[in-house]
Amino acid sequence: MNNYTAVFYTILGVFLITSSFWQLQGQSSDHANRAEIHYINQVLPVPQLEEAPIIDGNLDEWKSVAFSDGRWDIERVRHSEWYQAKRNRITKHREDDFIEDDLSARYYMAWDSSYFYFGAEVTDNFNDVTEAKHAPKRWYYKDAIAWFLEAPKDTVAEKFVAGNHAFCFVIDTLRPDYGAWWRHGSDSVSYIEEPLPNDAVDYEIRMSNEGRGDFVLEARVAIQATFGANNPDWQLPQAGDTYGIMIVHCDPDGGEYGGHLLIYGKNDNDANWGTLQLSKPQSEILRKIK
Ligand SMILES: [Ca+2]
Ligand SMILES: [Ca+2]
Ligand SMILES: [Ca+2]
Ligand SMILES: [Ca+2]
Repeated sequence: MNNYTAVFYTILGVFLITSSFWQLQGQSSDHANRAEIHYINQVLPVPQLEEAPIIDGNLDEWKSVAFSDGRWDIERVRHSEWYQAKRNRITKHREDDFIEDDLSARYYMAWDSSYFYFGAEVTDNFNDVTEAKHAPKRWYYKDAIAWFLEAPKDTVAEKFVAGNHAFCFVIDTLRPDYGAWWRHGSDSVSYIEEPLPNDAVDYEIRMSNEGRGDFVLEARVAIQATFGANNPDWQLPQAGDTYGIMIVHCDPDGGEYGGHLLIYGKNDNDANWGTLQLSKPQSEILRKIK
């Protein structure tokens, strides 16, 4: 090896070591602040209900036998596999705004032969359901919770074609026409945007603290009129069926496209949604009586 060759290999070596160092630095800065939990691969068991709930804004009669995996907030979402900082955020109004005061919720899901049931018990500092560029389909610019479902789940990556449904509830106690919204698709048209038909939905919102945005949402959606519409693959639900699932919880509170927690999924592409499985009725958590 002559001197020029030795110098060449020395420079090449330094370059390779330096570039792999920066690559590692880049990777670690992406992931430095969070440990990933591979939750999206879990299958969420959603129980059948033996007694139909009364849709009145109180979840007490069914929440203990529904699916819930506890309280979600942005810190918990940050440690999930699907977290993206640009899409998951909440609005900071003042220096003394605390994350724990802003947005957190328990979500509930269950089913029976006629309905899918949705519930949420939410802590929120403000209720914000107005916006300058209002259009009926813009639930995602208002306080709202949307359950995205693919029924049944398949292995094809799709965005709101037949089988994909978003049931979106704007947290507006005036119950405008767009308050219960349905984004879905058919074999020929994707992203059909329309209010949920009145005979396909019942929902109640109960604001639970004067002057704040805290609320309880209780809803049921008729499955034949929604999942069963425009979908040749649809069959009445039975234990063991798997559906795609994502929850989109919007909390703009004055910020442009403001707050947004995505839970069990990343975006409109159903290949990036989690999986739930319809299960048989579930018993309550056994608690020791003191
Ligand atoms: Ca109830
Ligand atoms: Ca908030
Ligand atoms: Ca809010
Ligand atoms: Ca699909």
